[in-house]
Amino acid sequence: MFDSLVASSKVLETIDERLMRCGVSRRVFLQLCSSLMIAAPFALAITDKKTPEEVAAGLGKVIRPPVIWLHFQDCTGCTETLLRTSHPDLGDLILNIISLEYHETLMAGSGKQAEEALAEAVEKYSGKYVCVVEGAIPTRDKGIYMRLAGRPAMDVLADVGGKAAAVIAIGSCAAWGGIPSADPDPTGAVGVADLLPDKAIVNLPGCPPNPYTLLGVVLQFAASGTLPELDEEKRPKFAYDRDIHEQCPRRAHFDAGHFVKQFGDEGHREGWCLYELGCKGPDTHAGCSTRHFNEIPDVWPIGIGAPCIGCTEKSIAFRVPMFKVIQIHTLAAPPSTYAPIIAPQGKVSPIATGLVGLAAGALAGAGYVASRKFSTAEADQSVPGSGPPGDGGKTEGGSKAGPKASV
Ligand code: FSX
Ligand code: SF4
Ligand code: F3S
Repeated sequence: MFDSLVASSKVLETIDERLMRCGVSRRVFLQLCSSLMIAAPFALAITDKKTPEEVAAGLGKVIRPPVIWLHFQDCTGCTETLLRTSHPDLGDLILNIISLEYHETLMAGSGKQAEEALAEAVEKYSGKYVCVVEGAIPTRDKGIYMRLAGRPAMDVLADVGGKAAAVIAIGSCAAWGGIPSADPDPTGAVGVADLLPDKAIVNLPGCPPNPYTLLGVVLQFAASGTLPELDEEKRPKFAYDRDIHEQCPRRAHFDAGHFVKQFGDEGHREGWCLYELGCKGPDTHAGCSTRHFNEIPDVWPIGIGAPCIGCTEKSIAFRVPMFKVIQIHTLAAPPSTYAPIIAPQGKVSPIATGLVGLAAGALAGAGYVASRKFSTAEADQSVPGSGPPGDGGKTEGGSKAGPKASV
């Protein structure tokens, strides 16, 4: 798709050369390669290897990709998530692997110096750099609500993004407007794709997103000049191919009908399912349930007891109220994972009768549990979506019905 940086650059260092020069240990680099393999186990050319050693050997030969990082309307959380790894040397390592040419939060220079650094980087690597955009872009009133060195943010994006080989919109704000675009959207905030419709763009929504997803995309681009396979929202499939609910550690409680009714209640303290507190996990595509933040187990919203707000989904986050209960539309809802309520009927051979007899008890038990869970009985407070006491029909669509069970 694009010229590989490996082939086109004569001036930049390889990752191996840089790490050696900076005294970064092999062990730390292998640790990062292992983390990348976990974050992107498939659909990413650079991690499609058997061992971390093989991944490291391939990546070591890659020229450090020049990255120009722009900040628009944001909280800087996307940058913070990249830097706040739990192992300080990993944060350093990431900055050694990419060649960060311009980044307003991290660079020492400011004012005229910073502007000159940006212009120089754009000119030097024109057509070859990766432009990472963090934050939404205000468009109302000709974009006057944000200016950088006197230029509206829209113009800066057109210029710097326009000359990039590829643009990565990091965070929900850059992907589709995020928080700044929430009603009443005073600045007319939009995402990058709205302003650069003809550009190769990868969206990494999340508020904030997982830093390894960014690293994986940038490194694949640097290594092979290609971008990973994207979904219809321009999100890399390797990181956004499944919904939170599919692999949520609280899923067993959802299946068993154990729902937290309010923050701090017994169920909350026991780690039950947060669906009735408005968890959007069943409709949200992201890898948080298996790839936690800052390399600390359980550091992600549901892990710390907060319902998922659907921060990677354009139609949910900052659009649907945080604690509003949603209907479940995916096949990930039981009983697709459970025994059917009504067992299939048919003639049974005498030989099979004994086995069926053994299974019948189990099936009847499962059927009873499932019917309790998916019964629409008003009185059954364990039905998902029946809402906490006093819910008053806040369930989406004004209905108190729970997940749609397709038997
Ligand atoms: Fe937005 Fe990034 Fe949310 Fe914040 O800056 S995606 S508000 S975490 O950090 O842009
Ligand atoms: Fe996890 Fe939310 Fe699904 Fe409950 S509803 S299992 S908390 S994703
Ligand atoms: Fe966002 Fe939900 Fe993950 S709120 S960080 S997608 S758990």
